[in-house]
Amino acid sequence: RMYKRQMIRRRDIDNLNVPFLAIYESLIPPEEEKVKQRQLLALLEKLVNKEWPKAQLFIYGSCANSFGVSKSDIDICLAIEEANMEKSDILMKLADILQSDNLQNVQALTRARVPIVKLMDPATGISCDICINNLLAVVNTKLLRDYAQIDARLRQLAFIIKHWTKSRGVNETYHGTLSSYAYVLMCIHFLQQRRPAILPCLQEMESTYSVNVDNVNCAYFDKVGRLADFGRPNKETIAQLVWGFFYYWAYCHDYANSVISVRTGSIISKREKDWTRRVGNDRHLICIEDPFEISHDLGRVVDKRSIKVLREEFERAADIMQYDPNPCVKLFEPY
Ligand code: 3AT
Ligand code: MG
Repeated sequence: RMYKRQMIRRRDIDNLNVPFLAIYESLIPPEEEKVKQRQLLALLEKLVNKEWPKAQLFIYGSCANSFGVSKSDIDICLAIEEANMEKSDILMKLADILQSDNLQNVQALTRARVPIVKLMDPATGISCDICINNLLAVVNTKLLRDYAQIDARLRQLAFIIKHWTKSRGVNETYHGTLSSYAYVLMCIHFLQQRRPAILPCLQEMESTYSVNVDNVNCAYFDKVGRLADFGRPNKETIAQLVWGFFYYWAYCHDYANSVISVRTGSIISKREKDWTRRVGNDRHLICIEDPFEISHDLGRVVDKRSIKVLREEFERAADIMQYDPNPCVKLFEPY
């Protein structure tokens, strides 16, 4: 089902810049929210350090990667060296410690795919999930945040795409669609492959940051302040990029053979990764390589049914961008 459709330039496309930017602005979390998040983190640190003085808490995910919309839950990672304790016991203990303070609904979910403690802070109304030693997520959070510093269009595009995924119900990994993390990587890839490129490939540049986490070397160029002009030669506007993004995933990506790879800044082949057939539950119907855990396909949650849903949604969105008189409304209509 690889058919190309000609992208006919819509002459009024740039009329959509103002409404798209207004949507973006409306999603940015206000400063008070950030302050409250930091307060909650400080409270949790105090409680955790009473029991484990050397343990550290890191915020990861959307509250730290700069792709968080207003009212997001916070994702926190507890970094702890407790050689003699099972992860599930650490979680139970953590739940116990937090229970005793003024927090609500503290629950240890020890059997989830990523085991966590969930809680709600009544003082700030913020919910958070705390996982143990998931340091790769802390590092991939930094990578995303660093990419966001290079060109403002990444954050704008990703907010609009995330808003679209949530309105259309395609941001639910338990229903076979993709995570926010996967969509942000799709946006980064898309901007890396524009000509001229809007984003560089940080992992192919001289590394100025390098850590080893769970036997993975995570290294890349993180002096992104020096790349502030990188995207300048490309003059595409946000409306053109939103359109281009949907068009790319609707009509240009080769689902049968290609893997998108932010790590290399390009497309690699499924054959090269040995992602050509189903192994267990990994069907590889849309392939998105994790930048650090390169054996992980973030598209592995997608199944025969949901790939159809996803591709139809990309086509619907591309067609709306091309023909609809009022794309900024139609695009985000609830499904
Ligand atoms: P929301 O605003 O909460 O939708 P988010 O950026 O917090 O977006 P997720 O909730 O999808 O994104 O994931 C939280 C973080 O966990 C993002 C990323 O640092 C990490 N993460 C998520 N899925 C994976 C994965 N499959 N592999 C590695 N890291 C992941
Ligand atoms: Mg999150």
